[in-house]
Amino acid sequence: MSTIVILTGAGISAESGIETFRAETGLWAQHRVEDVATPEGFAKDPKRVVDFYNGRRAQAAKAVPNAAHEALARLEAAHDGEVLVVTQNVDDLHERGGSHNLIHMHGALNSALCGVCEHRWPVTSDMHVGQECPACGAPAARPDIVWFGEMPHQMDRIFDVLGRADFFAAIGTSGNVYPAAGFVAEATRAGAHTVEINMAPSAVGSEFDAAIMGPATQTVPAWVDQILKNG
Ligand code: BV8
Repeated sequence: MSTIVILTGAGISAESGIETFRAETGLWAQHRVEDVATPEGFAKDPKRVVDFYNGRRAQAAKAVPNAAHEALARLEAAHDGEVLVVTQNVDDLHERGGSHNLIHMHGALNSALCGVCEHRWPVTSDMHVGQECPACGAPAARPDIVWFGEMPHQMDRIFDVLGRADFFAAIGTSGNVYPAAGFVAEATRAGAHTVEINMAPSAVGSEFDAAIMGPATQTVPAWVDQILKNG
């Protein structure tokens, strides 16, 4: 029974109409990372940050899962061993595509976090600055997003599964952000076969055993078929 770990990034949601970060017209071309994806940026101008995530939450709500999200859900349902999807994405397209064994290591748009008591609660509409926490009442709600300099979620569990992975795939991520970009090295140390599925080699592309280039809606279903056929 083989264990498969799959890391996904913005590229898996690109064909669902959700913009990526580092393309020429991507999010980081429109906004400075320091202003919208750091605790300092939130402290300096909370409205700019809340508006940034309100816009992305609304965009994600209009998007639908694509064939790549659905193929990963099919793999989880059909594979006899563990299939864990670790996503850097904050949209909910993996859940809506049918994945269950899923970790949002960089947080989620449809969740709010209290900056005082750390209570989390679902949000699907716009947030506002000074929004009250339903648990402690403090006007300290913030997007439940892991910003630069903050610790990604469930790292112990991720490294535990990576330590016993037989296969590791990175799909649609540019390999610029750590610790996610270091997962291929962890999987290699565990003796896993590693494959990068992307439109072009990532910043850590040379660390993979294999590469499959092309749009995720074509490459991921084909890769899943091959994995399920080989058993
Ligand atoms: C931490 C918020 C420690 C959510 C994000 C120097 C060296 C190494 C590391 C560091 C360093 N200096 C600082 C660091 C740490 C820093 C970091 O890595 N910085 C980088 C930039 C150098 N990392 C952190 O701060 C992390 N935390 O290290 O904490 C710590 C220790 C103790 C105690 C406390 C803390 C936190 C990182 C999380 C930051 N949050 N975003 C959001 O707003 O969405 S990161 C942001 O980038 C997103 O989460 C995104 O997921 C992530 C990665 O981007 P990608 O998903 O890869 O997207 P990108 O656009 O870049 O690429 C898209 C890819 O898709 C491309 O390859 C493209 O070819 C491909 N593609 C496009 N279309 C398709 C496609 N592929 C297939 N099909 C298609 N159709």
